[in-house]
Amino acid sequence: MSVVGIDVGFQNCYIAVARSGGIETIANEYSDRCTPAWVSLASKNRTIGNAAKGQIITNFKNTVHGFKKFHGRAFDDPYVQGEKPKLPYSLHKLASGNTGIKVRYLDEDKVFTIEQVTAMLLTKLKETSESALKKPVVDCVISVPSFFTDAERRSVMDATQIAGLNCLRLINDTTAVALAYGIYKQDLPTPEEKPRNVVFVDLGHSSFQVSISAFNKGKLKVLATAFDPYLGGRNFDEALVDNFCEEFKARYKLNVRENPRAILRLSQECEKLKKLMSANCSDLPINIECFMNDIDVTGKMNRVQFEELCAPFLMRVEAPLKAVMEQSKLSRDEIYAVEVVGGATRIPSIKERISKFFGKDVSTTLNADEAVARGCALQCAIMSPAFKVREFSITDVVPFPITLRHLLSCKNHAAPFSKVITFHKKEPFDLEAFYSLPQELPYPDIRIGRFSVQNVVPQPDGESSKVKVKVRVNVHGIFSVSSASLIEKQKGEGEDVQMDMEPTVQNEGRPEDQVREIRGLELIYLFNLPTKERVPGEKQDPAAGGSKPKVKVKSTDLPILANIIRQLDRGVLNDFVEYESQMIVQDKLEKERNDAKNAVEEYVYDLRDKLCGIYEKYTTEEDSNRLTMMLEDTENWLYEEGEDQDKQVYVDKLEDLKSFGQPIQDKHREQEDRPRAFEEMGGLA
Ligand code: ATP
Ligand code: K
Ligand code: MG
Repeated sequence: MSVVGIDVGFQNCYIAVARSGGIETIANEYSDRCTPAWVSLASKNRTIGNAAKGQIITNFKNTVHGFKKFHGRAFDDPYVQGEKPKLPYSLHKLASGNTGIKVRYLDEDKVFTIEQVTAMLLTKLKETSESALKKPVVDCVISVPSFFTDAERRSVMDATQIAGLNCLRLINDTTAVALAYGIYKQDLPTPEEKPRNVVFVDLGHSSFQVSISAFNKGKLKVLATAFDPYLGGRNFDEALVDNFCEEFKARYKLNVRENPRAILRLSQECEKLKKLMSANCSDLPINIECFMNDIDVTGKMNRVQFEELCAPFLMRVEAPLKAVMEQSKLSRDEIYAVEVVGGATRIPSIKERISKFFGKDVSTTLNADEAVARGCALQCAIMSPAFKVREFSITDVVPFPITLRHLLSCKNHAAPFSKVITFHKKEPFDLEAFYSLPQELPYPDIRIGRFSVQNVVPQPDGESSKVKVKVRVNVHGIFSVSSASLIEKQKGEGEDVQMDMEPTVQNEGRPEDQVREIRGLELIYLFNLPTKERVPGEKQDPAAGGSKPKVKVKSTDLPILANIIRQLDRGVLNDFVEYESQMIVQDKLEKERNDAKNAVEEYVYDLRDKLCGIYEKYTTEEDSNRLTMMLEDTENWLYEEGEDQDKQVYVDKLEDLKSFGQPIQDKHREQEDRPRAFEEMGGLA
């Protein structure tokens, strides 16, 4: 199996792989370790990553970027509506209500779902890892922001499936960083000692995440996580763009906002300027030639002005730091280190603010760009049987409490649950899961999904049947009602006197319902369980106590119909898997066609050079002239009707040229080889 970790950033993606030497961040075909999260659709193919970013000015309407946060989002979502006017491409409301992306592809208007677009990006990242590892890549670990909700995580998982990847785990960005930090540390406290508490800060292009992890030898436990999901480097770019739009309007009478191409160019220049200001305090210029209406524009800014301009964003740095400390209940002197990653932490005043808050210098021991991908690869290696990795267990948190509502018999009553909930039912029933604290959720919809437990029938004596329902949050942080079974009393067995109509919870020896441990040490899930609010008269399930003698029962699995909020239809998902492979084939064919065309062009140039050079004495002047004419015709043809032909046309053309060129080349080779052969024989003698 492959061991690959992928950091799919809002702007930048990184891949790390495990090889015999350890974890390594790999470069793409441009020798770039960063692959931009850009996808460009065109009339013959798609370009993805660096090449797509290169299309932004020429093909801006069909060049898609900044789409990471459309996962699981309704088109009418305020975030989506807020982004819409800023994008050079069009968004589209899908029949499901989800956000689609409208582009022209293969000379047709097409709407792609966000899962498909991310899958395109993943296809590229998959290919990059495959060419580095020289084998097929399927298994991988992918990072997501810690604040991603169920709908967003499911949507990312669907994208991985469309791209033909098997994502072993969706890991939270800051948890991946914590793993990359901790796994190599030799001096961590023993399990009996007080843990080492480290703060991890990731300020990327689109979001700000903070977490605190407690480390002991061989393990890390995430204590708390906090975030500002809408604070990132892009806010600083946008502030600069706004500033220069106004300035250029006043100085040059240009209405930049009306020209998407100009806005795109200005954004690129502003980002460059922002980065330069991180290293430099003095006035720095911004110059764009032929910006709009053939006018060259110029402006300048220094760091002090920049900080003033961005004060509203800089002010937002503190709140998540405060929140994470409050949740962890640690004091500042219990913090061993503050590790910062993410491109935007390079802004000096961001670092200053973090360091001032914690009263200590921030550490930059981790690679700010690659730590997330490295952590993902480490997690993948841990999960892979093919690699021997130091034992290291991770306990993560899901920051948002979930409630499971028992719709039929206790409408609007939040039922307590943990691993197994027992219901007494005569007929099928629905369970609804939702996030409990809307004010804490960076997502407008608190619903997770509705789970229908089917095929429930009364007992032969007409009494209610006991139905055991298992709920879980899986390794990706995704909630589900994973199984249900109907427990049938066997004839002649002891009477089950349990008649209460309210659900009961099996606690598995835990004193409280609040914290559930699911899948070993992988994930601790916080449920807000109003245990004290049980309806009067409710009794505990005797099975939970474990003290009563076992009653012989027959258990039948019940089907569960899940209706998940914003989830892609499963049939449609399969179609997308198929369509993605078709697009991959299309891209491959287009590449082969282009390669065939380039081969003709190269041959023309090469042969022409050689005809007046090294081949001169192996051909008659007449032949040479005729061939030169032919080459010129071919060159012209390539720019005219030969511009856009099928692959075979180019292959034939090349063959045709070679039938004239090859004999000359052969004669030349023969002459060249002759003295060499002679020398070799001479050497032997
Ligand atoms: P996210 O984590 O939000 O999904 P991402 O992972 O793509 O986004 P990063 O690659 O961590 O984001 O960071 C990119 C951001 O960092 C961009 O806004 C970029 O301009 C900014 N950045 C990079 N280098 C510097 C620098 N030297 N000074 C200021 N900002 C920088
Ligand atoms: K990144
Ligand atoms: Mg990131």
